[in-house]
Amino acid sequence: MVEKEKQSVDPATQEMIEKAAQDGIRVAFERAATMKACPIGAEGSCCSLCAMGPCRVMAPKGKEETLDERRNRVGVCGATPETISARNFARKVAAGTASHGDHGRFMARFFLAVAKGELPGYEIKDEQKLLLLALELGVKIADRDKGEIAAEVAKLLIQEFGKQEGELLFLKRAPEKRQRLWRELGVSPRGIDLEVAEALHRTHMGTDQDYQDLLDLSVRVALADGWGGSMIATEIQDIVFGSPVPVAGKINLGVLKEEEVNIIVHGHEPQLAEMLAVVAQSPEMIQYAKTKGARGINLAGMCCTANEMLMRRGLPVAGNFLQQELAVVTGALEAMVVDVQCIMQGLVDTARCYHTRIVTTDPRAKIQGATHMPFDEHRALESAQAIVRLAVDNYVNRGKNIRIPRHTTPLIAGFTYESINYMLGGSFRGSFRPLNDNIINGRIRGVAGVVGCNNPRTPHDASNLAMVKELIRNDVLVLQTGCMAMASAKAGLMVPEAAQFAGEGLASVCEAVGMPPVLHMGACIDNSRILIAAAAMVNEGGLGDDLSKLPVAGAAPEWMSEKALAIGQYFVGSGIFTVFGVTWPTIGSQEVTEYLFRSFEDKFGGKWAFEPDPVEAARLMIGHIDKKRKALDLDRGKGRLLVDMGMRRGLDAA
Ligand code: NFS
Repeated sequence: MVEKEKQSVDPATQEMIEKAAQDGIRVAFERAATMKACPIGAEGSCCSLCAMGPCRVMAPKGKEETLDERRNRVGVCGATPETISARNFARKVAAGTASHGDHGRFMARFFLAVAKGELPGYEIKDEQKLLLLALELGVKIADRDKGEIAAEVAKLLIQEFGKQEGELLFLKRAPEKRQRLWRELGVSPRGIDLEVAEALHRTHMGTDQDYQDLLDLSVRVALADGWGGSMIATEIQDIVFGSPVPVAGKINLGVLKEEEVNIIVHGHEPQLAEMLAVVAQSPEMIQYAKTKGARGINLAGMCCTANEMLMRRGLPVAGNFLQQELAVVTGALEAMVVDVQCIMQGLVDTARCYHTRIVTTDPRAKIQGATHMPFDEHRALESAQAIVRLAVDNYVNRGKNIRIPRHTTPLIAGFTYESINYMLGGSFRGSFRPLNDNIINGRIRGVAGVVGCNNPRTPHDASNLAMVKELIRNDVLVLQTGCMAMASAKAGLMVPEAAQFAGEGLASVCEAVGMPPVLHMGACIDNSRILIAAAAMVNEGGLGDDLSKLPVAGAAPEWMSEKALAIGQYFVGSGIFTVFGVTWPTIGSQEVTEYLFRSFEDKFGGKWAFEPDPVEAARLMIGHIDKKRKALDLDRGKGRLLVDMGMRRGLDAA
């Protein structure tokens, strides 16, 4: 058994890892410790695309290879290690894009049904955002009613998935120069599904066998995620469920309540969770819970659904990806209600040892041994009521083996492009000017997006915290989404008081505005908000004419999913330097890795890096930010006094 301190830095998680061991339960931490990752697959050197293989094409370790040996190190079909590595990489990016795309497509169809008034219980909450989007897409507003406008917008967005030619509509949100570059390089995505399908075809045995071509193709696929599927999902969710504004919340397993019926919503798409929130608060249901001996009903979130519900409703967050099984281990969870993505099958096995019901609700994602209660959007209220009732009925089955960690941390979430605009520019005339000005005068050195998953191959939350602290200490404003946002929130970095951990310059801005140095921007699909914020920085002026000119960087220090690779690739393809931790999936091929880590910069203005040490990774990001500042001629002049010069010199020398 690995010591719990090496598995997580979060005390609530440590406590539950210990309880799991006492209860004889194996959770992901334990499974990762006992099953080593496959070294061939991990470096991208296994081709399992056809039945002539799987072929292994790893380079010999620790000895020089002769030319002949190198030539013979190919698959049965003759595929080179570069082709195999690039194909594997492109397929992962396509799978990530498909996942966000399917989410976006579901939202677009849902939006159309809401617009037509076909889904009782749902309505358009942010009419202003709808109208702005309609204007942007050229949909006539005049005196039409909002349902009619919404239906037309929804149809346009649905078409984005099946479009066969032209360009995705939201590419226009990128700076002109970036759009032109994408066009010149042939990576402007046409239709979201088309790009995914073409990538699967071209990576099929015997099709595209030029690794550079495959890697460029994976940029086009990824852009169909960031500026397509994810962006569409975010836009629609804001319109239907309301655009987030800064909101207070709390996080960690301590949000579970000993004397209430505890329900966790886990997954990604918010339509069911929204309805569960309504039902869980209804007097009738609370009354029903009381008849079972509970004091009330406590609904909390997990993973990206939690972020959606936190951003819009301030719903408490139970934890991030690696805490899902541990919520069951508390013994106090009546139901874990899941939909799609990032749901561990291990939940079902863990739940067998307690009373928790794992409820799958989406026809696309069933789990053997779970209770399947398909969520019907047309009868949303009834569906949600049935699920909550099941949880309430389960309260009486709770055993005696209950331990809820006492840990919770307060946080502020709800930062979007729009809310940052208002926060900085005032509510009458929103503006990114103050942000740009503070970057220009050096109080803010740059901006970093730190996003993505947890991964039990690296201590839970640890890399995120080390990286984020290093960044803010050096005056880099940090934007976060997904499970990494939660890691920072648990450690108390998402309250204004956390300005004490920031460098003098960043702290002075945080104090003036009353904002935390680390901003929670939502779920993983909301990384599209970071793209929009970056485009707004360019449009505001003074920081260059393209995204690649900005003093910004991205990172996913604890990534694990294919979606994270798609996200990283669309950041890179948008011109942003991006560092990943944990492991790197093309490390087996030097050529492929070189292409992504170096040649990409010449083409796209952005590139990848891999650095498992989070502080080193943060330094790479700061070094990149400083390089961009220098190119913008911001490395001298006003505001410099607020920046740690010793640190800067150290980096310049490195
Ligand atoms: Ni995104 Fe990773 Fe999953 Fe959300 Fe969490 S694991 S790529 S952050 S919940 S999608």
